[in-house]
Amino acid sequence: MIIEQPSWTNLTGISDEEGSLRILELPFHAKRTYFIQGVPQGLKRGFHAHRSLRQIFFAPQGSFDLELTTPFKKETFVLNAADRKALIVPPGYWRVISNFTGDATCMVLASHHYDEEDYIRNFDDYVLWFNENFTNES
Ligand code: T46
Repeated sequence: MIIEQPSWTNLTGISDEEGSLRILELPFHAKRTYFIQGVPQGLKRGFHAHRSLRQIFFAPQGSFDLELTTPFKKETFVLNAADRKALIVPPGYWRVISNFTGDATCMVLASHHYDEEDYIRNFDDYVLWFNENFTNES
């Protein structure tokens, strides 16, 4: 099986003298949402992969970086409120979240309820799991 690629989707919306309305149409059914705020400067979070969880990340405020890694590729995505974009993250990526601005909110919509069994929190275990489940990326 070839791992699905992450992809951007746009936040649409309307801004007028009454304020700003932002809209995100979801490409999958979300069962859970959570957000991260108040991350001390320089601190990194994540350091895990999900076996089957599909997520959408966006920054309603501020900015943060989301680094997605496989054994074959590393890519850093900047999520910035001003860009009005959200990142769809398929299962199977090791992730590190960093460079939080002081005002940043990391908003996540997730396809499943919380399940610690879905996490791989050791990188060596992740590489073994990846190689058992995915073929080399082109
Ligand atoms: C992810 C990044 C962006 C729960 O009990 N329920 C939940 O829904 C979540 C998300 C977490 N927790 C517990 C599990 C840990 O004891 O909260 C604690 C902190 O979670 P974690 O260390 O996984 O935090 P992050 O910031 O490294 O990761 C979280 C999400 O877990 C993960 O899915 O992609 O945010």
